[in-house]
Amino acid sequence: MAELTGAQAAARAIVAENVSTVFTLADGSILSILDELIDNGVRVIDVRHEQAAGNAADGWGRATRTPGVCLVAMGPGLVNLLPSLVQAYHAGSPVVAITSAAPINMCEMDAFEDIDAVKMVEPYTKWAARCRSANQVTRYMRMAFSYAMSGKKGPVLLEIPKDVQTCECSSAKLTPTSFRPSSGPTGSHSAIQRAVELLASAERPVILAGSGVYWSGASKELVELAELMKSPVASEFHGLGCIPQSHNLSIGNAVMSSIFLRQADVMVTVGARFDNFLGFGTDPNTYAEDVKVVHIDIDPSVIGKNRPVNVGIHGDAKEVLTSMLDYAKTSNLSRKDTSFAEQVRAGYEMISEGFDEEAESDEVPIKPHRLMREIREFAKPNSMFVIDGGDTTAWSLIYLRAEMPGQIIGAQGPLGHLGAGLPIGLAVKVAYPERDVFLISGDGSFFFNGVELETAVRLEIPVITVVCNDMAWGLVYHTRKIKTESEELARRATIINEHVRLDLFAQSLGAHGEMVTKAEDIKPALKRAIDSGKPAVVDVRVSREYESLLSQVLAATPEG
Ligand SMILES: Cc1ncc(C[n+]2csc(CCOP(=O)(O)OP(=O)(O)O)c2C)c(N)n1
Ligand SMILES: [Mg+2]
Repeated sequence: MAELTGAQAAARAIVAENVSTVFTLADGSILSILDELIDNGVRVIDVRHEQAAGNAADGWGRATRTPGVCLVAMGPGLVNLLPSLVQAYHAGSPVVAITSAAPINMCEMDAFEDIDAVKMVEPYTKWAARCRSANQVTRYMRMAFSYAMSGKKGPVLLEIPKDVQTCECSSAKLTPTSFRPSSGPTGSHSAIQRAVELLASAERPVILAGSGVYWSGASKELVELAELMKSPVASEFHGLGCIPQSHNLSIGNAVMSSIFLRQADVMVTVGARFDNFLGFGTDPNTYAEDVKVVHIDIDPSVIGKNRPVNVGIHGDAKEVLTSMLDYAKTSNLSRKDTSFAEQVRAGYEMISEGFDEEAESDEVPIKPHRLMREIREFAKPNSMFVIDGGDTTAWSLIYLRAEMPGQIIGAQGPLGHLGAGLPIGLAVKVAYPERDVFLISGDGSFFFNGVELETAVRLEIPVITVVCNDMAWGLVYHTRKIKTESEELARRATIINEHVRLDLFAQSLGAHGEMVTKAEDIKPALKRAIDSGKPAVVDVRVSREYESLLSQVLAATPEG
C-alpha cells in the first residue's frame, strides 16, 4: 500500500489496464493525471476538440477491442465530449472517459465550469459516477473499466474532482482480470441444442453475423459453423470481415444481400440487432414470412424485441458458437447439401460484377463507383478502412472488401453520426502503425473534424484521407431530388462551396495534399500520399449525378 495522490492513483489504475495510449484535450484540472500517465510511459494524443478525443477513444476501442481512454476538461470540455459518448454507446465500444469537477466543498455553489455531468451523460453511458474521496479512486477506476468491458461493452464516465485528485490516499495493486468476468454468458444448453438441430435440418439456412461476432472474437467459430452447415453468411455492417468476403460462403453485406436472406427457411442471427438496416426483422423484402429464427445476443433485451424468435439465446457469440460446434460434432449434426450456398454465392457475385461495369468508366467528373474500385485495387490485403459519410458510405460498401475482422470501420455507425472519421482514423493508425489506414470520407463529413489533421501532423500519425468530394451533403441532396424531382429544391442547404480546396487546407496544416479530377490519376496520387510518410488528404472530385442505393431506399420512406 503506497501513499499517492488521488490523481496518481487514477493514472496507476489506467496503467494497470495496460493502456498504452490515451486521448485528451486538457485543462489544469486533469493535468496531474496526465503527468503521471506520461511518467509511466503512456502515449498522450492531444487533440483539438473534445468530441475528437471521445471519437478517437471509441476508434481505439473498436480497432483493438480494448478500453479506449480519454481525459477531458471538466464542464464545457465534457459538454463537447457528449456526442462521442452517444456514438460509442450505440457502437457498444468500451470508452472510459475521465474528467474533473469542482471541489466537493463547492458543490451546488455555482462554481466555475461546474455542471451536472452524471445527469448529462447517464442515458448514454453504461455507468457514470463522481468519486468523492481519494481513498475511493482506485475502486471507482476499477468499476469504470469493469462496466466498460463486461457484457455488452460501452462507454462510462468518471468524474474525479480537483480536491479528490490532490488528497493523499493509499492504493492497492490492480490486476484487471481479478475484478471482472473472464468470459461472457454461455447461453442455455438446451436452447443451443435446439438451435443446432434447427440449423442442421434447414433446407436453405442463412447465418446473419453482426458486430457481436467481432467484439467477442468469434470469427473462427463463425466460419467453422458455416462450413459445417454449408450455410451462407450475410454480415451486418459492423460484422463485415468476420467471414472473409472472398470466402465462398460469404454473401457480403446483409443490406445488399436481402434478396438472398428472403430465401432462407432458417436464419441464425448472431450478435446483430434487428434494427432499421435489417428491416426490423420483419420487412417482407428481406424475410420469408415463415422463416425460423435463432437469435443469439449478449444483450438479452434485443432478443424478441422487434420480431418473434423460435430460439432465443442470451450469450456471448464466441461461447455460444463454440458450444453449437461442440454439440453438432458430438451428435453428428451437419448439412451435406451445398446447392443453396452455391446458388446464393453465384447470385452475390453476379450483383457485385454488375457494379464492376460501372466502375470501369473514365468519365469526368469521376464516378464514385470508379473511385471506390481504384481504392480497393490500390490497397494492400492488410490495409484498414474507416468510412464516414452518406452516399460515400454506400459506395464504399459496394467496392471495399473486408477479408479480416475489423478491417472496415463505419465511423458514423450505428448511430449515423457523421464526422468521427478522422479521429477514428487517427486512433486506428496509432493502434496499427505498420498498416496503411485509409479514411474514406464525404466532403461534408470531413468538415466536422478535419482540423484534427493538425493533430495528425504534430504527432506524426500518417493516416491517409480520401475525400469522395461531390461538393454536397450528397445523401440529403439525392434523397430530396428523387422525392421532389426538382434540382432547385434538392440544392437547398445541401451544396458545399466547390472552390474550397481541401488539398490546400491539408498543406496549410503541414500535411500532404492533392486534388484529383481524372480517374487515371487516383492511384498515382494515393501512392504519393503514402510515400510522403505524412498525414495526407487526397481530394477526389466526383460526380453528383449518381444516386446511391441508400438514397433510393431513403427516398422511398416517408421520413427519408
Ligand atoms: C452529425 C450529423 N449531422 C447530420 C446528419 C444528417 N446527414 C446524413 S447524410 C448527410 C450528408 C453527408 O454528406 P457527405 O459527408 O458529404 O457525404 P455524401 O453523402 O455527400 O457522400 C447528412 C448531413 C448526420 N447523419 N449526422
Ligand atoms: Mg458529399
